[in-house]
Amino acid sequence: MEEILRIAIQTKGRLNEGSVKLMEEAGINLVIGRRNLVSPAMNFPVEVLYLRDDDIPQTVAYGAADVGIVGENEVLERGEDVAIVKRLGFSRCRLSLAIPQQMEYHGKEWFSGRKIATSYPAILRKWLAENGLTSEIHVINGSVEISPGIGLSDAIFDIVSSGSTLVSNRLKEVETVVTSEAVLIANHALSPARREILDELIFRLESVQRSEGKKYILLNAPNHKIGEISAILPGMKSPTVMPLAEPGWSSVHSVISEKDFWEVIGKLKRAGAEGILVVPIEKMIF
Ligand code: PRT
Ligand code: ZN
Repeated sequence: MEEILRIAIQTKGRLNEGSVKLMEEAGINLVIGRRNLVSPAMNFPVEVLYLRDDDIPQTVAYGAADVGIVGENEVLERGEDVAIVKRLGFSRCRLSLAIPQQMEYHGKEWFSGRKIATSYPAILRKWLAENGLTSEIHVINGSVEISPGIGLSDAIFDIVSSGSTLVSNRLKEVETVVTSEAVLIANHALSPARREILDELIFRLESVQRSEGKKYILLNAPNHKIGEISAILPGMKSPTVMPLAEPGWSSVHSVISEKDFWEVIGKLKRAGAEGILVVPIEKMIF
């Protein structure tokens, strides 16, 4: 029987869209429409298992799924024995301590003897222990941010992204404990055949990630300017240079980063480049 890699992703919520997009970018076409619990892929030996994010680390640790896409915060909190095989760069956030805005804050001692509401007791307990603090942890699931306002706690320990939830609840972030992003986790005991499918998946994801923020650039230049122009282009290797039909002229191709795009274009124009064409890159395979 052919081996299939089972991937657990979030059914709905903040991680779902990024997870589905990642599968698509890796060329994995899921049979969607109906959100079945398990959905096979049409063209790659994987199947997707839809779960609540809270259940993903354990499902992977126990082997009911081979790999999973979940927030690093959830992996840390659950403490399940799984391997983080790839950081995925989306759903970035941090887990922070926040206190009422009007309170003065001079350091971590503030939390000593205070009551902190959170959905992440394990991570908080560890941080308190590392800092030699004794606080009371009040575990609540959902709407943690309202608890100081209704007198349920003195502070909160929760996920922060833009910070606007804190502001609208008159809270201020005073300590960042961990940062998080979506990660690909795997069971420790994958069969060699499944490990091979996972390696192919990682290879594909890396090809997509590598191309992010990169553009392909083509330009025309007089032959005597090619040395100068090549020095401006920080491509992967030296640029490709091809003769044009017009004598004395060549076409130069390379890859540039979006971030230094305008600076590079300015330099190229000054160096005599003409007919500059910039096109998006979908994937980069090495
Ligand atoms: O139903 P299920 O259990 O699967 O989902 P869930 O409701 O438990 O999780 P979900 O979908 O809300 O979040 C999934 C994961 O997304 C989290 O575990 C994080 O890894 C990541 N993530 C990224 C976030 C945020 N950003 C985020 N901003 N998770 C939650 N928030 C919430 C936060 O709890 C707070 O209420 O958004 C609010 C803060 O946002 P800002 O922008 O106002 O600071
Ligand atoms: Zn959840």
